Amino acid sequence: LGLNAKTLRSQETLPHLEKRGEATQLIVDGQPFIMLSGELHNSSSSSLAYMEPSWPKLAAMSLNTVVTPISWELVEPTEGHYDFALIDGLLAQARQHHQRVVFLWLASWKNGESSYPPVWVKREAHRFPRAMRNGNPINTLSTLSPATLDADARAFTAVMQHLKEVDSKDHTVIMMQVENEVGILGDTRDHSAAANQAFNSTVPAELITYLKTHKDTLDPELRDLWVANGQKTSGTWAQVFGNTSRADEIFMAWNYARYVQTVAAKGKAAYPLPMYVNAWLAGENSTPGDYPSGGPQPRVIDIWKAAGSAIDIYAPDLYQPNFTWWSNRYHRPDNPLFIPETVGGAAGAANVFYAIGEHGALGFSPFAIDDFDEANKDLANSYSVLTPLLPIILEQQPKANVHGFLLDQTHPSVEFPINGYIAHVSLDQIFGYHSEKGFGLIAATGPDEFIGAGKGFRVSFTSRSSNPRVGIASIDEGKFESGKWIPGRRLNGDENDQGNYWRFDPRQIRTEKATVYQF
Ligand code: N0T
Repeated sequence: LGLNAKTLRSQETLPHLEKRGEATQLIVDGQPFIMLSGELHNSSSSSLAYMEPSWPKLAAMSLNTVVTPISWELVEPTEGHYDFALIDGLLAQARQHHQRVVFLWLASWKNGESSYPPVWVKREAHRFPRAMRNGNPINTLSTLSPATLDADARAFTAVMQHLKEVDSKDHTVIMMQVENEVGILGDTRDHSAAANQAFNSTVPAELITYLKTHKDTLDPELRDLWVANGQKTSGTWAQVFGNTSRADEIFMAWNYARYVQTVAAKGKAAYPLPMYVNAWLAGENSTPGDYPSGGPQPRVIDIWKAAGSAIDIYAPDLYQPNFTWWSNRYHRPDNPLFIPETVGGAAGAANVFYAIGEHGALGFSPFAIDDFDEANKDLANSYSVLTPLLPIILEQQPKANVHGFLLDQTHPSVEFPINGYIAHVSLDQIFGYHSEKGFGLIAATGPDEFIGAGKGFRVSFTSRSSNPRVGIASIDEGKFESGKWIPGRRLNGDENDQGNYWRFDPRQIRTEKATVYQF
């Protein structure tokens, strides 16, 4: 209705998320896509001249996507007057270097504070009110101002409208982050008069309805809290969620979510790219306010979802040490994993195999990628190994035929079903080469055939029934060139422990193909 065939066609080919079998994939130009990415420092992309020498270096690190800020202050330096020259310049540079782009809309909030609104917003505190702490305004805009929401949403919509005009054919921009690490810092919630009044009012019916209808799939921490407080269906925030800072956090989550969902929805109405919100994660034993209170921690993702559906992904900025635990918390049937910020270096070089292999991560993006430091040679090496494997991974993900793992002394082994077999993966322990750490991924590529990549582990297979036994037919080291497998050495003898294990040398990341037989 009102959509002609041509508009429909171009909308179908816009970057979007699609459920394909067991996987949710990001579709770019009609094909599934995985972002091997990195995030620039906050201020790098404010200058095209500064960026110029970085692009070839980013491409040389085997990135296919760059995650980079754009800001409200530079897009709308005076009210109602938009400037898209920087955005256009970044798009031109990215295209020249064959990079896709994820734009970060740094606007009302960044890292819990409000340093990115234009100065005409910052100086008019009566019109665009601040959150309050101990009776004083803080450096954070309040979520409860319709005027601020309107102004932010108007600018974001103008950006999306512009992207539609300049990029709906090329699809250089494949996703948008809305705001950055929102939440109140240094306090559990906004204590402005408007916030106090809302906090002491009844919890909105839409939120209660969501809790009731999604009870079985709610994040367990949220469900337990609600149930422990008597599973109330009406009352103030403190009555329904208890008289602790947890209620304050849920209240802030709802208010940030309503605001950010509205900004995203208005932007999508102009140009519907996938959109996500990122979270500064709560460290162990921290309380709301130590980290931005109200941001999409796992325990309040459902609050965000209850407030709207314009946000497609809730994404962890994963600097915390327990990478697998946090990945599991964010990867839900209704939330694909995307890691917009994390550590690079040797840790990132290993984690990317796990995130993509085990969780079908849509993308992986270490922060400060434009340091171009020595440590990120490891990351670049992982990306160069993964790049030719992406088509295979993407093809096998819908069939749940891909697994990834991180092994160390406390988690030295893992096993999983894969295409009719059980794979037993453990740290490699052959003479001389005992590995302390191992990581990799395995994809089933045929009935008795597997491709693996990584280092420092070994694999054996059993049948899913107790008989028959499974033997290794062949192991080949190799690589893919233009989608074609080019075998290198045939690995046998010591290299596959006399036919007992599919081995991945602890010293270097390798790609290998294994075939098995049953007897
Ligand atoms: C990130 C970055 C940038 C284990 C900080 C991370 C980026 C923002 N914030 O380097 O400022 O724009 O999103 C917060 C990490 C919290 C501490 C984790 C301790």
